[in-house]
Amino acid sequence: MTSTVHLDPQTGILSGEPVTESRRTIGRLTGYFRDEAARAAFDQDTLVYRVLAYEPRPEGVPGAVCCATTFLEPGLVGDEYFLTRGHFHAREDRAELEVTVSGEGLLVLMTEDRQTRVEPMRPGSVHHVPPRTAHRVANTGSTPLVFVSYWPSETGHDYQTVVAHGFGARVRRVDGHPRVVEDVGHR
Ligand code: PAN
Ligand code: ZN
Repeated sequence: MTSTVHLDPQTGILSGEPVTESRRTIGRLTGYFRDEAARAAFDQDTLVYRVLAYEPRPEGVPGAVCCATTFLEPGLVGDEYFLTRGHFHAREDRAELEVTVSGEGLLVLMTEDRQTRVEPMRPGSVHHVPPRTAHRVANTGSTPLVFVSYWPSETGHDYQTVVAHGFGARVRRVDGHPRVVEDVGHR
């Protein structure tokens, strides 16, 4: 039997009939960046990231492992690097694996008590996202940051907690370099 899904290890492009694509523009990221005025000043159709996903079972239904490639563009909103929304998993005990294909950035991890840390992402780096840990990615480079995520199909995604409370830190450009800056504004 031949698989109908293909993952190009060089580019991260997932292809095949079951693969879906979603796109997230700056206009659909209201509330995620520190500087809302800078976000609003963008062309709202500017692409921040797209995701190609292979989900053998629908979200929330057990019995499969899903994978998805995220292509996160380089850029800044004010002094904050382009980022993914970030989320906790709806089933809090479900973990995830991230594998970086190309580009550079930071994986931001936050526990339920808001302890926030980062792991540097570079081609080939493998990152385990433990249970009960919100995860978000920031692109600190000048090329797209491409990574593949793997998670169990029953996991589900909770975006609301991050919308309401944010992460404990933000990845900002300070004196021309990425810096992880504590964010006490939200809570
Ligand atoms: C990833 C993310 C992907 C996009 O596949 O869903 O990087 O980020 P947001 O979903 O936070 O917008 C993953 O963590 N799956 O569980
Ligand atoms: Zn996840």
